[in-house]
Amino acid sequence: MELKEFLKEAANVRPSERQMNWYDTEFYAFVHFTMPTYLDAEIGEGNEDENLFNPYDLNCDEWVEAVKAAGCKGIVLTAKHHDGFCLWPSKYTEHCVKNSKLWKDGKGDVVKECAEACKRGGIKFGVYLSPWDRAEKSYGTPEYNDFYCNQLEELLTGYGELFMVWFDGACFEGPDGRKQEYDFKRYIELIRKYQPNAAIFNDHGPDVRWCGNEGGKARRAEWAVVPCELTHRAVVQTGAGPLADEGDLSYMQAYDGNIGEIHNIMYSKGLTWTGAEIDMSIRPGWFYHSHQEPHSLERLFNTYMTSCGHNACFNLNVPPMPNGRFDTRDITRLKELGDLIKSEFAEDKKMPYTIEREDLSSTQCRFTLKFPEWKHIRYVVLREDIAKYGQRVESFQIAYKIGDEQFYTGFSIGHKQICKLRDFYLNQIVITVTAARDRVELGDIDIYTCVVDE
Ligand code: FUL
Repeated sequence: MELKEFLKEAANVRPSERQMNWYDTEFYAFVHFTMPTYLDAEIGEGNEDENLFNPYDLNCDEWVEAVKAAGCKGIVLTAKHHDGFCLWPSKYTEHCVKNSKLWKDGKGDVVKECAEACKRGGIKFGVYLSPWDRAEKSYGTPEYNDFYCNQLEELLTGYGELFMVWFDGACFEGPDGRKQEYDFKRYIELIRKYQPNAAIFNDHGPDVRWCGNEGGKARRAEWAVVPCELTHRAVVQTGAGPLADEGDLSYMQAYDGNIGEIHNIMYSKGLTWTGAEIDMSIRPGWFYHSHQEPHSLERLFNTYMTSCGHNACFNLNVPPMPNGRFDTRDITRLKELGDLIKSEFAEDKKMPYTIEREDLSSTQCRFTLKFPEWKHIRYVVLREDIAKYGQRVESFQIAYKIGDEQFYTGFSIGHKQICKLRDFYLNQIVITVTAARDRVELGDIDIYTCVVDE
């Protein structure tokens, strides 16, 4: 296919309704809580005594309130991590809460308590179910997939609506060095059957893909329209790129480079919509360690900016303590983060403007936004109307006026791009889209000043 035609198709790849729901959730919390919490470790071996698990002071309403204070709109709970211990009373294993007799006499169910607390608190609920299971004897054989599907079905049918099912990509050896072939096709079908609205996360999708690091960093241009070679079972929405027969994208590292940019997608056999999630823990570890401190407010806010503000969603992990409560240091930091986000993007900091659009070509245009008065401007928030038109903008610049040197250069917009200016004193700005794959179709633009009264 000719490049021009291919780019036109690329420009019209669109997210599903399920993916749009996920974008609306935008910022949510991971909760890593299970055996490693009691071992002061990052991973369990699968042979732990179930009685070790005793969250005697569990308070999921506190989790919900704490993450809501940060602005999170959902929780994804580690229903089962690599140690195989299940936080719900699974029929299919003994390595689960039903044998944690010190906690509620073996009648406890963390998944239920968390799901119900989310519902009460008005946020969404999702589950992480590790395919790698160090406790299950069938791991490494085809029967393991039956076992995994049985557990998945318990979660899909027993806990109300799930907004997300999170598959960890980790796949290590089981007993006798056996390696498991995960039957993702079957897992995905099962999820679609029982929870058609749940977004499925895996390293390569189908609905949501990993950004490729756990440090909270999106790419310079974090495209949601990416080569099918780098995604898994996502719907291919275009024909092959102009160089599809010349190269092989499999040589490329899925996590490196700017996987959605033209010089990569030209080699693709077809493109999919698979947006990125940025996952990071509030502390250095995924699990709780009393000696660790939460990251600084600056670090977390910056990660919010480079995820939610960079065409991705943010999954921020908060690890409960062995008693089942959040550490007050984390609760405080979450509240500080939420307060900062609220205050930086407060309604009364929004700058009114008039806007004029001028098309420079079929794929380039200029917007002039005029303010009623001079103000210090901190953020320009851009959006594309992705549900209707897909992701199109490849580069843009923001300057004071036409012909001025730009003070901001961006390489994609997508769902939301937060451009941080350095509090420049301005009475207008000019946004020039210098390259796009089709006619530019922006959504709402928001401009924020840095202080309400100057
Ligand atoms: C990784 C796991 O190995 C970590 O323990 C954690 O769950 C993280 C979110 O994903 O693959």
